[in-house]
Order: sequence, then structure tokens, then C-alpha cells
Amino acid sequence: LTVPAPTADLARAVRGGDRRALARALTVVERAGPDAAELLAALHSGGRNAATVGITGAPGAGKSTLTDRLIAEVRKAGERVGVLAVDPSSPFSRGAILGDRVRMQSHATDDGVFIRSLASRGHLGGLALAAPHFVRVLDAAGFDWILLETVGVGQVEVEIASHAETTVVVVNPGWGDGVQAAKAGLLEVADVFVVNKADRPGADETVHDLAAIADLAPPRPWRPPVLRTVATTGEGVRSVLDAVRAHRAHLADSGHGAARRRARAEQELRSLVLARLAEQADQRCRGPAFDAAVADVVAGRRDPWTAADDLLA
Ligand SMILES: Nc1nc2c(ncn2[C@@H]2O[C@H](COP(=O)(O)OP(=O)(O)O)[C@@H](O)[C@H]2O)c(=O)[nH]1
Ligand SMILES: [Mg+2]
Repeated sequence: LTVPAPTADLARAVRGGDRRALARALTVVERAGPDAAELLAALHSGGRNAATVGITGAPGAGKSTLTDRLIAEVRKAGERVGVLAVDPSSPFSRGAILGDRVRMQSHATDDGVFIRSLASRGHLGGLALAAPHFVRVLDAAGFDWILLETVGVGQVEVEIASHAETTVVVVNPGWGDGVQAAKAGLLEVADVFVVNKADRPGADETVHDLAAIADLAPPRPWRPPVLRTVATTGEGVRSVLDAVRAHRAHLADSGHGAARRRARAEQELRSLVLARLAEQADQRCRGPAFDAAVADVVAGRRDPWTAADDLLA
């Protein structure tokens, strides 16, 4: 792909850590289209392999509060963090993520923190497809951590969170019967369980139940730890970050990380090839040659199979 000069400039500025360029780049990617493809191609190599963490869980579970605390922990460690608050569900819940943005204002003047809210415009699933692209842009900008917070536990939200290397599922006391988790497809995607609001009654039982459920699942090389947090005070939040680091180390040591990256690249490449072929097919199925072939088939001069071969030749 040839990258026009303005796009190359934008890519360079993103790599250089220019925050306004980063904001602009994310807007370009959000709009999709040819500009986005060029920009993403220009940013493809030279990412710094940030730790990506998806945070999912029912609305009100404390994801934003936890994210805010995780940002603080990451900053304490002297590392930089980019946050995407993703709301794929409906344009009407926009208020919720704006609220999140306000909540995370405590980091607004910190150069090591970048926060962006994304809401879907129209078709469901669009954000799920685009989420890896946003991650790529933030990775190119050199963040050590990328946090993806979704508003809820819909199918698309879970999918977005599971695009990350490590998926953190946030639940609350009383959430332990496993039925809800199984329903939401959370047991398969959880790399770390967090029982937040552990200051409320029933936290021990929920931790116990989740651990039992995790043990019931078919044996996996990584057993998701079940942690307790009180996000409002920050209690237990560091252990969440430690668990994410441990999971990341596991992915690296076991080769599972490389396998996942390969599978993701395969999937991405396949869908790009399919999209391009569909475009080409569309072009072949219009214009004089196509009209002539249709006329031939109608008149019985050619069979459709031969005509199709001819159009593709
Ligand atoms: N008691 C208690 N309340 C919490 C805790 N964490 C979050 N909350 C409150 O739960 C509500 C929802 O939190 P929020 O972070 O917006 O949840 P989200 O919808 O999952 O992002 C807010 O009023 C928080 O202050 C906690 O650990 N304990
Ligand atoms: Mg939230």
C-alpha cells in the first residue's frame, strides 16, 4: 500500500508520542475507509507490544472504578497507559461512557495516560471489528499498557474484551452461581476473575464459587485466578495487575501468546482477502462484458459456468 505524505506524517507523529496526532489517528480509524487502511498499514510495524487488557462485566460491577485504579497502579510503576472505553451496544448509552470519561479525569493532566471513549455508530459488531485497529494505533504510540473497558457483557462486548491478550471479568458478591457467567460466555474468556465490591457481604462465597466453577471447566494450561477487590478504596487492585503480569508471562513462556497472535493474524488476513475478492467480484459483475455475458446466457449461446469462467479470466 502506498502511503500518501500526510498519512505518513500522521503515522510518524503518532510514533513520536504526539497526543493530538494520536487523537486524530483514532478518529481516522473510527471513520474507517481508505485513509484508515493506509494509516494502519503505516503503523503496522514497530509497535512495542503493549500489554493489552480487556475489562468486561455487567454494568455497575465497578469496571470504570477499577480501571481508574489500575491506571494509578500502572503510573506508580512508571509505565504509560492508553485506555479505550468501548460501548458497542447503542448510541443511547453514550452518556454512560461520557460519565466514565469524567470519572477518569483525575488523570486528565497526566501525560502518561491517554483515554478515549468509543461508541458504535449504527451497526453492531463494527466496533468489535475495529477494536484491534485501535489497539494497534495505541501500541504504535508506545504505551506499555492498553486497557479496553466495555460497558457490559453483551456478546460483542465480550468479544471486544477477548481481543486483548488478557481478559479480566469483573463480578460482584452474589454473582457466584455460575449460571450468569456461563450465560454470558464469560467462563471461556476469563483469564482473571475479579470479585469487586468485596466490602459487601457474600464476597467469600462468590470467590469460592467462582474458583469451583473454574475448576469444573476442562483443564486449561492457565487456571484463572479469582481475586477480591474494593475498587473504591483501591484494595486488591495491585494483585489484579500482578495477575495480568503473570498471565502475560504464561503466554510468553508457554508459546500460547505466539499461537494466539498467529491465529489472529490468520483471521485478519483472511477477512481482508475475502473483502478484496468481494470488491473484485463486484466489479466483474457490472459493465458491458457482464451485460453481454448475461445476454448470451439468456439466449442460450453460453452456459453460466463458462460465462463465469470467462468473466474471471
Ligand atoms: N461498595 C463498593 N462500591 C463500588 C466498588 N467499586 C465500584 N463501586 C461503585 O459502584 C458503582 C458503579 O461503578 P462503575 O465503576 O461505574 O461500574 P461499571 O459500570 O462497571 O463501570 C459506582 O457507584 C461505584 O462507586 C466497590 O469496590 N465497593
Ligand atoms: Mg463503566
